[in-house]
Amino acid sequence: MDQQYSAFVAIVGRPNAGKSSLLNTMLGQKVAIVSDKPQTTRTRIMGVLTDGAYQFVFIDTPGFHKPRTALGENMIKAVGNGMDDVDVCLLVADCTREISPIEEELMARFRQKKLPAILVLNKIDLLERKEDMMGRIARYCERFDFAAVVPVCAKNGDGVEAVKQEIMPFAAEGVHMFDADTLTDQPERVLAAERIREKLLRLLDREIPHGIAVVTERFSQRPDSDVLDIDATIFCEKASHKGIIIGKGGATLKRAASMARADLEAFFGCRVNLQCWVKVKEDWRNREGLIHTFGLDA
Ligand SMILES: Nc1nc2c(ncn2[C@@H]2O[C@H](COP(=O)(O)OP(=O)(O)OP(=O)(O)O)[C@@H](O)[C@H]2O)c(=O)[nH]1
Ligand SMILES: [Mg+2]
Repeated sequence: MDQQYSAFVAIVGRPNAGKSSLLNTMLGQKVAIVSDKPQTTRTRIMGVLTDGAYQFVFIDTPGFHKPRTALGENMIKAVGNGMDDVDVCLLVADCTREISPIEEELMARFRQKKLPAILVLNKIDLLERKEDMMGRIARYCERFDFAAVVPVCAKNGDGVEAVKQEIMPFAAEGVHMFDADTLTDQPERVLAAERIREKLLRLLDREIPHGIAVVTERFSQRPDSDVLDIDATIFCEKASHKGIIIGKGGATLKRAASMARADLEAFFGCRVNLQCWVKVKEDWRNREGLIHTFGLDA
């Protein structure tokens, strides 16, 4: 057998920097949901890309922040765990924004863990003046000795191939850990629940989407037909939130479910019958038992 190489790569950065977008673009498939709300990703998400002799195992992580809930603490733990035993980290930063204490803290961790890192400056499509980015790159490089700096647009794929090229030197010789067709460690039930949560993140505002957890209760293919039955429960923190999620005459929930159904049908390649219920679990983000039940503990 020809020599094989594997690289384990953690994707870290501040909330909303575009980490999950980068992962999806690398893989050519959506395994991590994306939204314009910070703290979209709540757990570690593995995505595997096998390209000839090379296998890249990416670990997407929640955006690094100061936690205010038990869920937040689990998310921060997930970032730390995600950086354990990797060959290299990608620090994904928004190229239109200055270095913040969040990036400083992550660079301190690279130093502490003696981890090499590549700076991925994302959202170059939003950059008005290239000069601004050049100054920023210099300031980053004064603080940490990055192995490479790659400007990208995770949204349209510009520069993403170059990120792969920069990771390659960190790959170790050894047999691939996963089959070439492995995409992610996320079970289908979780992928389905997350896509539903994504639509709610897009449709709802303020605190409400942050207090939502979605659990797939049923995921079953009908025998002798191409219909997939998915039942999901949407948990929220307050009765008042439940009313807003459902909306006038059920309009908001209907809209979210219909957006999710279209997405699920495209992803699973079959017809989907989706049923969603909304339930209240007071203050669940501070209840470890519920965090565990929802699969959100680190
Ligand atoms: N204009 C532009 N927007 C982008 C780009 N990459 C990501 N975005 C947007 O940035 C927002 C955040 O993207 P995510 O991929 O969810 O960011 P994240 O870093 O995973 O966020 P968390 O999971 O909350 O930590 C979304 O609205 C994306 O569509 C880009 O290259 N250009
Ligand atoms: Mg994310």
